Amino acid sequence: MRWLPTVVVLVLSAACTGAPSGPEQPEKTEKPETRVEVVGTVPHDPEAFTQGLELVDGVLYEGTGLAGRSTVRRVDPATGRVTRQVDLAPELFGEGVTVVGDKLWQLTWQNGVAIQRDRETLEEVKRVTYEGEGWGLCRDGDRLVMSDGTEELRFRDPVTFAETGRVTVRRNGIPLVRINELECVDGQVWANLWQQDQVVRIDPASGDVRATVDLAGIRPEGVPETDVLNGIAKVPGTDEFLVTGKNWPTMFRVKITTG
Ligand SMILES: [Ca+2]
Repeated sequence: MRWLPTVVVLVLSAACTGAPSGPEQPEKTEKPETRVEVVGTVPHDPEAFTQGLELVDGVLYEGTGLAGRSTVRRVDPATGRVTRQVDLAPELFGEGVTVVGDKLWQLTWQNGVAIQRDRETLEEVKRVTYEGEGWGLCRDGDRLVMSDGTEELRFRDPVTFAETGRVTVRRNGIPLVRINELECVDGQVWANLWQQDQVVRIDPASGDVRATVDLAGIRPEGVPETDVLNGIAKVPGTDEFLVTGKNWPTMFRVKITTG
């Protein structure tokens, strides 16, 4: 894959995470500094209200939202070109996606429905129902991890979608809400925070946030504040991620060092 040679280095301190100060502050569980290096850019459909992003076997899977505009897509990660797209029924508001074998799960926001699709054709195979909202989704080994806008992550069976457990996410001991798009990487859960332009790295065993990465510096010029950073996909075989935002014209290939 070819990437533009843009290199921007942003060194960011955990001091900008909004963590509380004062004598009552619990012992910090985060590393003090993260480093973000933009190593390339890829065009992104500015009509894509990104809710899910995952790169598997050279295919970038993207789920988009909004009632009447939701889609699921296969995208060329090198060019950003959409190679296949299936539109959702207009009453459905699409959310996170993740690949499981030859299938793909797609959440919906407030419809209470998860759609299982054929990974190749993206056509619907079956659907299941769940309680609450659907936000982000990723596969962590033999389980799914799902966010719903609250401080909890739910674990689900990758075949039946049945809940198998849950954990409360805390940063510096304080419950952390609005956990959005997810990416499971080597037993850790990376997550966008809604309206924060941040991603955090969560230990799913304890729920503790181990690192906060501020990505406000990559927001493209002219993108309104309401079009938030959302969409994080690990690039397999590298230590890099593709990240983008809702209706952003660009995806960024970034190297994140959290110590
Ligand atoms: Ca993802």
